[in-house]
Amino acid sequence: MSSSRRLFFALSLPDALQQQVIRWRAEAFKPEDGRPVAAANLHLTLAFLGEVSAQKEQALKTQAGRIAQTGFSLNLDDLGHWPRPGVVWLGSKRPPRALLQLAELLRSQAARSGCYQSPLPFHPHITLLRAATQPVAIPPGTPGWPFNANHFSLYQSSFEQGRTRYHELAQWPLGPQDKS
Ligand code: 2AM
Repeated sequence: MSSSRRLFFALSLPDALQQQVIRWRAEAFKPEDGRPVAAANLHLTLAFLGEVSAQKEQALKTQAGRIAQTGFSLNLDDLGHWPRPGVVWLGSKRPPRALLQLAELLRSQAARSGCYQSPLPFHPHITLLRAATQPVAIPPGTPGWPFNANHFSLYQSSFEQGRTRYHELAQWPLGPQDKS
């Protein structure tokens, strides 16, 4: 019996921010623009791992636990549309260096453990709409929400009763932010 699970490392959004984003999204987009991602599923992927065996999952967790990285603040002030995967996303015009370093570490650990990593450059984003394959009128800006990341998590992605669900399996703290 296979015990592999579909996993990814990500930053979760605090509940209050999830609610702000979905209220704004309801005003900013039309129903035909795409399928809204459920509030609880909003996240920023750091490294996608694919189908991972229990043994490899344990090794990835051990490596993630060794990461010593400071927390960071990012401003969610950028929006875009990738028509080919059909994604409308929320991102940051100037992603902090600590975010890029954290993703780079997790992605290189994943690659060393044999998890395929896309050669495309990492573009930190939160998917807002899926199945957005037709042209979408992207609003000129976002309210520019600030977002403090003080931990990162390992998630399992599963498809249950016709819906994608993400279960948090583990989380690790990020160190105090450098205020200098
Ligand atoms: P997306 O939001 O841009 O689709 C869980 O599927 C998360 O992993 C999603 O945030 C998804 O990004 C990301 N991801 C990255 N590479 C993926 C892949 N090859 N297949 C599915 N999801 C992937």
